[in-house]
Amino acid sequence: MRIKLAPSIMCADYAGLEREIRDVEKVGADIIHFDVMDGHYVSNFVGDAGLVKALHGLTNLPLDIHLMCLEPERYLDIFPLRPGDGISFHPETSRHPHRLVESIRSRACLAGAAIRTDLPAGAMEELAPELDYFTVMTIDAGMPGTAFRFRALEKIAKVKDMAKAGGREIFAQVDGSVRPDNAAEIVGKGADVLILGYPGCFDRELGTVAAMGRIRDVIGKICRRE
Ligand code: S6P
Ligand code: MG
Repeated sequence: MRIKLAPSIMCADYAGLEREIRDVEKVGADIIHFDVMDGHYVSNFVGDAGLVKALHGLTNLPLDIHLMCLEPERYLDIFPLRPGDGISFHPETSRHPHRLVESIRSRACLAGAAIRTDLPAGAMEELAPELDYFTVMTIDAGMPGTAFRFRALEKIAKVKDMAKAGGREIFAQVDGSVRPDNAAEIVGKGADVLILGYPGCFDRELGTVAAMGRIRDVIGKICRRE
């Protein structure tokens, strides 16, 4: 699988949302990462159904909806999902993670799980063989723009192996402070999708096209992108 790029829309300039979408499409975005923060599971508060609808109207790229919310089950009926979108949740927030995975699939969406920086890979052991993908967080959940935690990258291979032991190949996303100077190492650790926030894409000084272009160029030099 080639490396995919997923700009994280919460870091975009909402006042120029259409321009931001056109720019990331131009540079080669594969997925739009959409964070949902409920102000409880994480302290921050972002993401609503109206914005999902607007994004579906602006682009054909799939959305990856990252639920950082208690009771993630509730959100499947709140958001207007499109077949091919991904939904990921943090397993410790759900009463019935396996059932939630099935509900996501019944909507023709990809089912993912995300793992915080403070939880070990083992927390994914039972769920991994049921998933389409997982997201390793490399910053503290809910806190874009904070320090990158390299140790978290060790979880990529571990969770992929857990899925494989259960007979399934799943892809790995890395979420949090992906930058030109760490992107090669992240890919070397087995990431398939890079989620790009402020430094990796929506850098206000450099501009979106130039910032995301830097990551695309790093990836293009080392491997599987083109
Ligand atoms: C953080 C959230 C992330 C961020 C993304 C960008 O809780 O899940 O998706 O939006 O990582 O952040 P950064 O650190 O790269 O600017
Ligand atoms: Mg996220």
